[in-house]
Amino acid sequence: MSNKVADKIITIERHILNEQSEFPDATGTLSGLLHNIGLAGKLIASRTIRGGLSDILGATGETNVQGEQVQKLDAYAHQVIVQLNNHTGRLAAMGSEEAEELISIPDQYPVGKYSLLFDPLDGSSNINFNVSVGTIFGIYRRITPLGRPGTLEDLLQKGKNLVAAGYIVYGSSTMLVYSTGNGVNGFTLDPSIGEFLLTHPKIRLPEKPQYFSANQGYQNRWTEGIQRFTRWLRGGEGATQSLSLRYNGSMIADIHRVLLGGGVFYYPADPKVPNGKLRLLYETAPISFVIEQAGGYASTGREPILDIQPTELHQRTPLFIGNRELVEKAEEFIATYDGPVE
Ligand code: AHM
Ligand code: MG
Repeated sequence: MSNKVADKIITIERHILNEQSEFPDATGTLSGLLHNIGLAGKLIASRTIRGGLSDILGATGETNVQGEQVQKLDAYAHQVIVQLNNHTGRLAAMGSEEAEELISIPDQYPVGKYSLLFDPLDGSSNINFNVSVGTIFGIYRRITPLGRPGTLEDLLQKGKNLVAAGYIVYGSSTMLVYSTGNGVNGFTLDPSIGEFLLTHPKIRLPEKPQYFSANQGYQNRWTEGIQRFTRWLRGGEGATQSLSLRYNGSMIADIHRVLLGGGVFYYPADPKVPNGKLRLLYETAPISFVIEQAGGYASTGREPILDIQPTELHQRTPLFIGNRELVEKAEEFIATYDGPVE
């Protein structure tokens, strides 16, 4: 009887340790780092569920009724992640969408062998509308020698070097989805016990896609290839099927749907956003790693996201992501109608 409960309840900690046990040389550093990201997720979730309450909302720098500085949720999420991780001796450096420069480990703390890149609260403008938001993270092994402060080189790495990546979606429930390169697993936060429990083991994108997800409000700015691809998804251009449209305007919510339901999400470049909107290191690379680990594919429309060598921390990329055949179809339309890159 008691065994049955133990078999059913797999906490994220147990899962991380199980994965670690497959690597006899593992020191537990990555496990500790992942565990801390789960903890950050719980802290952030405890604030996002109170999103509409006045002491949380408001621009950074405003003063609340107690005369305290009001902090925006994205600034709070950023601080939680930095402060939980800067003293552990696991990291060489960090990079955050909320920080312009590399985040160093303070002098009084030891430096470690990993680098952590994160978007603390993606889609935070959606909070005002009570729509899901998310935290995205990617972990790399440092490139520069151990024992010294990490440098930009440790952060500017190709997505295919990721050691682990994942996201936390703060929706009708809070879920953490991650991969260490050995498939994708999803955990749901049980608020009554404060634990992430394994609810979605070994996630694979369904073979039959259901959804497409893009901001069609920008369609007139898109290239011919992308416009034709969009018509194809809607059953035109000789397509034999049409997909349902879903667009939250919150990348993690939209991609989480694609992961579980099958389909394609895209945020292309256009004259207003010549490199797209989404950031390579904090958004598109980590999420591409997860989707590819679940059997999908991610591309700029011309090359795999995971092959891009970043040159700047806040570099942007166009993104087409989801079921492989849909993303390859986008590449085909772009190659046929949009000509070579200028
Ligand atoms: P943010 O990092 O400033 O929150 O912006 C990223 C968000 C994504 O979550 C989402 O996919 C996109 O912006 C939506 O942009 P748009 O409103 O142009 O469709
Ligand atoms: Mg973002």
